[in-house]
Amino acid sequence: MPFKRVDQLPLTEECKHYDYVEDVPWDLQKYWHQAYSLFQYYDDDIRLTDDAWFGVTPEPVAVKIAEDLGAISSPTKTTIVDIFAGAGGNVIAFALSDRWERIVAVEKDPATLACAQHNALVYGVPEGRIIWVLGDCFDYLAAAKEGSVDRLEPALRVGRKTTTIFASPPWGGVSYRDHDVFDLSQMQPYNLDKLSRACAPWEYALYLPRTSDLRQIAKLAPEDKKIEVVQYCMEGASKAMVVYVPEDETDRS
Ligand code: MGP
Repeated sequence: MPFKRVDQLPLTEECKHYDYVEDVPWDLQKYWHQAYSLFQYYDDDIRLTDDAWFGVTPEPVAVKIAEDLGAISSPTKTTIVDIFAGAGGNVIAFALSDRWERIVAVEKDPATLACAQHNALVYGVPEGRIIWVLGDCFDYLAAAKEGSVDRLEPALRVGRKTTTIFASPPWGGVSYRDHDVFDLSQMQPYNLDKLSRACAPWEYALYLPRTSDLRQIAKLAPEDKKIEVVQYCMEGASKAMVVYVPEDETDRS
């Protein structure tokens, strides 16, 4: 199976902590200067792979999303699955929110996953609180959806009535900023269609570029239901939007 539950993975040399700007690759320096906005406990040995810096959700935004998702999500949802866990920004906030009985975090890069596990410990999330899955989230969701749940160990079974999916996917770099309205059908490597097909019919939330095309997003609403779109700002400027999509109860798949 192309995904598996893992315990604490060892940190590797890709799991870096930069103390001095001279050591930071030039294209990451802007993010390094904002390190305390990303993780207030950055100095307590927060680790990131070089690729992870671009996509980290700043901590105040992650905390607010955890609060909002906890409130918007119906009370029957007791499991959350973060399918692009990255270095852990969002999943740590979900774990600290105390809203969820079970938290599953999926990440396909082992070094990035090791960073997330380490960062969760830095933030005081007890070992074992988050169920970590190393592998491709699309394979995992497909297996969870197939109904052949007996192929999955019980901890990884995520029923539709009880589960919310959160996805903060890669956006294909920062070129989204070149467009007034970002065409989500062109998002790389996974476009909106691929993401929404993978996540529905579960209730799900997507973290997307702040300029994403709302006409495309509106089409995600299940029949007779509304979606919510929230812009998350810091210092008066939007960082990103989150789209909250309810469960599609008409889908019988
Ligand atoms: P940004 O556009 O790189 O920075 O990212 P900034 O400072 O807002 O832009 P500028 O116009 O002021 O220069 C804004 C936010 O988008 C970051 O804090 C991340 O949370 C998020 N983000 C950026 N990228 C490229 C990604 C991505 O690929 N995936 C995800 N999930 N989030 C991203």
